[in-house]
Amino acid sequence: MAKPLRAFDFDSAIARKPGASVVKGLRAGGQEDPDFEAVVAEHDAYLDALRDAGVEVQVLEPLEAFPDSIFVEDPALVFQEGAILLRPGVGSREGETAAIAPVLRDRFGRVLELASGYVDGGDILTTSDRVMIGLSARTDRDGAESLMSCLAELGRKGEIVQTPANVLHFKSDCSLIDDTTILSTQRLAESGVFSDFETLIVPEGEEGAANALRINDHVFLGEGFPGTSALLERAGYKLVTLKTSEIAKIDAGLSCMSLRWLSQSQP
Ligand code: CIR
Repeated sequence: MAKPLRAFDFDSAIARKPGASVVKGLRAGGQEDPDFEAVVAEHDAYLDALRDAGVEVQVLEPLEAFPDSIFVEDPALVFQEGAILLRPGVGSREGETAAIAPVLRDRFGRVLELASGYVDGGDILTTSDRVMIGLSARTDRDGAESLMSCLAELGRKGEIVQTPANVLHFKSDCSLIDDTTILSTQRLAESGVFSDFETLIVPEGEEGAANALRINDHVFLGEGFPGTSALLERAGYKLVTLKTSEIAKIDAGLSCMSLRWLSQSQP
């Protein structure tokens, strides 16, 4: 009998190698530049973890002109039924959409485009019954409404919500860890957006842990979050802990380094 599809069952992913320019990636605070070799090491370990979890990864060549282009999650959104080209809401990243478009046209039978406005993929949380779109400094209402139309074309239900103030992306503060459970920061959960879900709240001071990533039977978690790690282990999740201290210097976490989807129906 076919097993029911879960929103975190993936067999395919796209990633992009970091170019030397990654050390000049955007950051909202005054963090120092990351070390290039250390970013490469974190990225390589992440790709290995995806492969170990059963995902086939297409790795694209670096794009030196776009320092943040290793964060392939932001210019597009992918599902089994098709891809959507987004428009990142910061000028230096807008060209990343045109760079990834041919790859998606090659991999997906249907590729839709945002009619207007701005949306960063980091603001999108896909759950089993809806796609949550967090308004933020990068994702505006015009973009969110255009995305709702694209989602409707793909037969997906969208919901427009609010990213907390001064948080880069909606998913900086949350992740889906099973079909009914969200790992969230307190500040996002208390806004009530997850009233239809169970929530696990990361301890105060570990807000960076909320950008975890459920891949098939494992939860990828950033290193250095002992409280969150204990919380998830107690709840029975199988953890893969990955170093993210270099990419954190350019405001990134675990979800942003891949586009993930299920291309085959599971047996
Ligand atoms: C940026 O500010 O756009 C990058 N430095 C970080 C993007 C992280 N993306 C994500 O979490 N989806």
